[in-house]
Amino acid sequence: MVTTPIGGSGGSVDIEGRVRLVMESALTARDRVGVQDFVLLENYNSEAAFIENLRRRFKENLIYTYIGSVLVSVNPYKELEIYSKQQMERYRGVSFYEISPHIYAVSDNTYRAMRTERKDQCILISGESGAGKTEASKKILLYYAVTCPMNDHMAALGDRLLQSNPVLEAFGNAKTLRNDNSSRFGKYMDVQFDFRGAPVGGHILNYLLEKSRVVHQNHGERNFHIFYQLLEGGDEDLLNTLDLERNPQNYQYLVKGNCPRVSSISDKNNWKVVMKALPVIGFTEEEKLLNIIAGVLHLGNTQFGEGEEGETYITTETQITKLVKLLGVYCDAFLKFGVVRVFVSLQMISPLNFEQAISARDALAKAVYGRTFTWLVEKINQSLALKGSSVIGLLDIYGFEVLQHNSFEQFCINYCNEKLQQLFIELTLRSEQEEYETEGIAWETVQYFDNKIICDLIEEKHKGIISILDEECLRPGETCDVSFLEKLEDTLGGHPHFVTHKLANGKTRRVMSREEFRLLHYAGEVNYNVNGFLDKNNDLLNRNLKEVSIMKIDKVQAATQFKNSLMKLMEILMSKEPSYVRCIKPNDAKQPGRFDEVLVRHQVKYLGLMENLRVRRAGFAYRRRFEAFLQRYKPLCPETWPNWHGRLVDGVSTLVNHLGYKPEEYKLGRSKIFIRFPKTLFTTEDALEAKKPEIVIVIQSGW
Ligand code: AD9
Ligand code: MG
Repeated sequence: MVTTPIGGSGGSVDIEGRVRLVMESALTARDRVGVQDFVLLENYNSEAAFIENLRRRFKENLIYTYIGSVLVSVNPYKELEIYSKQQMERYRGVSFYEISPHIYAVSDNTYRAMRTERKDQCILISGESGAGKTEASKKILLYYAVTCPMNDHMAALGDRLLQSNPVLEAFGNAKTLRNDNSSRFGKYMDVQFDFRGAPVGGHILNYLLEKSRVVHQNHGERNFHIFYQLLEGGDEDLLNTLDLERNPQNYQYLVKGNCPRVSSISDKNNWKVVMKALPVIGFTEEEKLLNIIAGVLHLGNTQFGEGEEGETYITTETQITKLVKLLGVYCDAFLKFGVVRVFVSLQMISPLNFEQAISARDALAKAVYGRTFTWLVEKINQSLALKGSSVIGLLDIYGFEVLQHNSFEQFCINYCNEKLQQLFIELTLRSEQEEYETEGIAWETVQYFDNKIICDLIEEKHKGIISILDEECLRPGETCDVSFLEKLEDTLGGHPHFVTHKLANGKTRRVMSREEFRLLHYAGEVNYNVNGFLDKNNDLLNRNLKEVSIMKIDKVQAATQFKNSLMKLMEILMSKEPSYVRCIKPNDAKQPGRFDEVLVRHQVKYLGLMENLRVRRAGFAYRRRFEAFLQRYKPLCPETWPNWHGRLVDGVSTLVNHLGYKPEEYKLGRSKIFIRFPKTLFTTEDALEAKKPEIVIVIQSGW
């Protein structure tokens, strides 16, 4: 292959690559609907112009747009022909500015940055529920699996990485009102690469699975996919062995949402996919796994009766026989301890009342399912466990969520999103500032909303919401959700982001219930109902059920555990070079072609995209390494074409002088040129465009 030193970024590009770029200009009329980088917007301060640009591009199926190096993605809710292998090839080794925006461009740039700068990278994907985060993360993973150099052994590893997805989705995703395939756990995946840039291993960290879904679903929602997949896809023999009937409506844990089937989902096909994937990820205990899933369903059908003296007994003894067989618990112990509570310290036995028995049963189901999920993740990690020399981390975590009834789970999910937003703010501003500093360029500050105040409100030691919740959980004596709320009011009343029904003047706010507190999140207001907060935070099984199921006791409260794991996650992310994908949901109806401006505007606001754009524009709209700038534009100047042999900075200086850049239009840093106005770059790009036929002729004539 002949290489020429023209075009490309950060090095010479082969002729094929160059011609490929030239050919691409045929696509640009469509690709150039609106602007493909918001920094090029004439009216960059106007939110309306921002949204109009998104809308125009969305209507043309151009779902990706940049803000500098941040990728904004709008969920198309339909399959687009832009993810093929050929498309992947187009993006290999090509820089952002040369080709239309794409998730593959982010994947490729991140990969190249890891290779050339030898620094670990991470891609942070954020956006609300249903905005397209999980799909984006899968596309990134696929890109690496297809385009990275690999031998057979590595290809098997790539396969395992990919196949872990359907398994984790089966057990950790569910249909919600917001998303038919909503991630109900957070996921951070490290992909390990060796020195040749081949993927050699991986590791998954999972965060707070929404276990309450195992026993309860809101109307129109479902339990985790795996239950329906098993009932729909499992063959007769398997269902007989597990004592299961095919109809999900026969299982108490599957009927709450009254939504056994989802038109966009084929449980039968997905079951096949999961069963095929399990051996690929090295999972050999399939039987045990299915016994547990069936066991949870039988547990849900375990019913209780109330005796004359208020004592509780199990009315469905056959269920117990099934459970004993499937879960391998001791029958006597279950019968006894399922319905009585032993106060060890008092040496007495007290019967559970009806409600307590139900809640003990549900707690067991949640614990069994939760631990099964953790076990699965551990198994996947074992199958991926090889360390490389560098890493790309992928973060796909549940999106910001506002439901009609928000509880402990939404509180944790939204707290997590606050932390990510904080990271985004810190890192985008910090890296911008650092870049100007290292390059010796003056910096203008941009005002933005810093959500640290909300993170502190939630996580601060002693006076944050989580600390207060823990204190209430540990306090001896009678505590309840309402006493927790009162404590919150006492400690946090008057905080600008915390609201309850109590007004400062002692009166009550009528629109709020006495069981709620409201947080003014960066992404909007959410009312949380405190009912169940203490129990969910305790996440403790009835002591006796623990004995039955021989489970370890976690000492740390759930919210604190979550907080600690988020802190660790932030450390991991801070130690890497971040890239961002900001996902936007175009409508609530999950329909293609619909662009609900109000909904989009809200997301643009809370994702801080306008601030992001302003920060990017406040200094210089574009920056490029001298080498890359020279490579791209040197055909425009006789002194730099075809090759410049002097210092890079002098070459760039000669080039921009020839192009007539005025001093206020640009600055030369230590290794990069900073261009203040997009127009300057536009003009230069147009000049290059006009010159392209000549370049092609030169290439074709064997130049
Ligand atoms: V949640 O926080 O886990 O509830 P996500 O992960 O942001 O949410 P997800 O990626 O699951 O959303 O996308 C929701 C649905 O939108 C998918 O199931 C697809 O049907 C659809 N989607 C998202 N992105 C794309 C895409 N690039 N192309 C086609 C897409 N469809
Ligand atoms: Mg998701």
